[in-house]
Amino acid sequence: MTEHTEHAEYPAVTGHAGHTGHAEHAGHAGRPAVAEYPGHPGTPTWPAEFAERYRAAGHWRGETFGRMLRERAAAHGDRVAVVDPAGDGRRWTYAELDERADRTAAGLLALGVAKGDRVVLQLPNTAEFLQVVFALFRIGALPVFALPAHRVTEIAHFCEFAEAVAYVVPGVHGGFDYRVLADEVRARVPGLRHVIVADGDPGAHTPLSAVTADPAALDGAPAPAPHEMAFLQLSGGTTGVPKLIPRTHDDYLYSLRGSAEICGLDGDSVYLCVLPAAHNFPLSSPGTLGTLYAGGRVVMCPDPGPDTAFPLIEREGVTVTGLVPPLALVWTESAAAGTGHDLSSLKVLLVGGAKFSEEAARRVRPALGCTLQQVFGMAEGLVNYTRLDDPEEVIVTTQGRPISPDDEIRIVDDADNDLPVGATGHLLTRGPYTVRGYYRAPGHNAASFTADGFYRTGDVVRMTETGHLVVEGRAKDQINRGGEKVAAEEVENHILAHPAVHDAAVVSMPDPYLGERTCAWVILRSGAGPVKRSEIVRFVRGRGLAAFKVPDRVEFVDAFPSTGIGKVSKKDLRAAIAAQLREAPRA
Ligand code: OOB
Repeated sequence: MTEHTEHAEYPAVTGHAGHTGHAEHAGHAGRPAVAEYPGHPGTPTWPAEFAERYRAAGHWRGETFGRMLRERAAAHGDRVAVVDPAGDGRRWTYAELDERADRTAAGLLALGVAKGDRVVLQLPNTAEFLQVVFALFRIGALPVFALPAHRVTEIAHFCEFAEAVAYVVPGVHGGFDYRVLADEVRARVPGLRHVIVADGDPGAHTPLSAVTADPAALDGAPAPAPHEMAFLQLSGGTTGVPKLIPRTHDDYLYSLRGSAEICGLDGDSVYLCVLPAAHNFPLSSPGTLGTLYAGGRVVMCPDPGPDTAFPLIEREGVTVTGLVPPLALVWTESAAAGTGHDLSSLKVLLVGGAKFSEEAARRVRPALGCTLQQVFGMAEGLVNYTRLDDPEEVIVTTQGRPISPDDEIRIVDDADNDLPVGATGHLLTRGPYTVRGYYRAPGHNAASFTADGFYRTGDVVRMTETGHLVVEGRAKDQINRGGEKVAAEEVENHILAHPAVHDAAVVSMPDPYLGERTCAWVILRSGAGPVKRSEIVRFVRGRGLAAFKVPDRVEFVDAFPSTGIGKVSKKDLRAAIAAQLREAPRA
């Protein structure tokens, strides 16, 4: 990737952030001025000429999520919108979901939550997830989409960094008491005004059932505009703490519309939400929101295993769902072994979040009797799908092609020179639903985006003659643990906090089930007494992190291998652990 070559078929489209009419900010290190969200210095949005282009092309249609649900409720209010098998088998129609969103929105206003306020949301796959999300959308308050796995360190950071006014939790879920977590968060973040508990005994906090008021209160309240931020997603992350991604109504609704179309959704579609609902994949690819956009039905799956999911597919007539590769493996094995459940309603299985191996991909159709649709997406924007009518070879060997004709794809070498079609290089992208920068992060934005607004995905890809992308690897310092992203630097910082640790380097190691797991290489301080591997694991766990970030393996060394210019060679560390695993897989 170091050779300089001619421009590829998809050359960089020149276009500079000139006069935009938006707030402008003198760029970092001589960069052109960038358009920013008013009131959010350090948070870039699309320059006006791009916004105009996307509107003229019909991508951005001036819709908002609040109005979208209202329109669907008006068109087919008595159709079931969401089924919650865990929540007493609740089935809410579009009219009910709309009314609940309204009442909760009014209740939030009464609590003092207003347009533009940030609210950290940590709800599992329940009907309330959609109720609260649409309530926030309706008043223009911004959900910050935390995952159920996050713990006090991450949640306190989101609350603090986003200056959240409220935090919404489930009560007790999956054997974990989120009310206790909320107490810890409150102790760390005094600015947090409200903790709202969605279900069960709220303890000292506010029950969601009490966050309700006459929807008439909404009439005078300021409504969000389509080009304004709708919510903040989390980045998979490569840095010390996860970054926040601002998505607008306009851009996200376009990605939903495109996704729903490409995945063949309509009013008869039944989407099973298996992955954590807050993640971008089950939220929008085509996900719960894409399904509601298309007028279909969402079934919230409380547990991803076949024992829970297969009976639900049969009972609810599920037509489409999305899985990460490790789960897709489990489902195919289980179905191939004979389940006793009728899965014939299932037409499309989306698999993404991490690379799905060709061998595993080939087993999907024979085992589950449905079409595989590979999806290669990112919370920052760009989503690629194999198409339902692509030849089987394309479906099993590629990760799809972009949603939009206006998604600009560049594949470049290490010096940002475009490579010819077929060559493997760094994927850069820009387009109508790919953000121009992270939330309040000018330093990170300078590193993660080019001066003309392309996002550096950190993925290493090649493009086939048909325009499909194949993910070949990754240049970012991240471990993809079966779709769950672990930023090496974040975990390294936690290990470094241990008094006996001198240095730490976290790398991926191959794993037959998850694809990758994490290995922490550690150098102890000279003079530090003996430290066990388990002590490092216990220490990181005690730091209050999502369990998937705790190292799967710890190796002690006296020194790290270094690159030619004296940096730690993670490539050598990856090779060393892979070799160890080959020699003694069970060590
Ligand atoms: C999805 O979103 P994120 O933000 O959790 O992670 C994005 C990263 C990509 O940059 C890539 O490194 C990896 O996850 N990835 C894949 C992949 N899909 C995502 N790598 C290889 N093959 C794939 N099919 O993971 C996400 C967002 C929307 C839809 C689907 C996945």
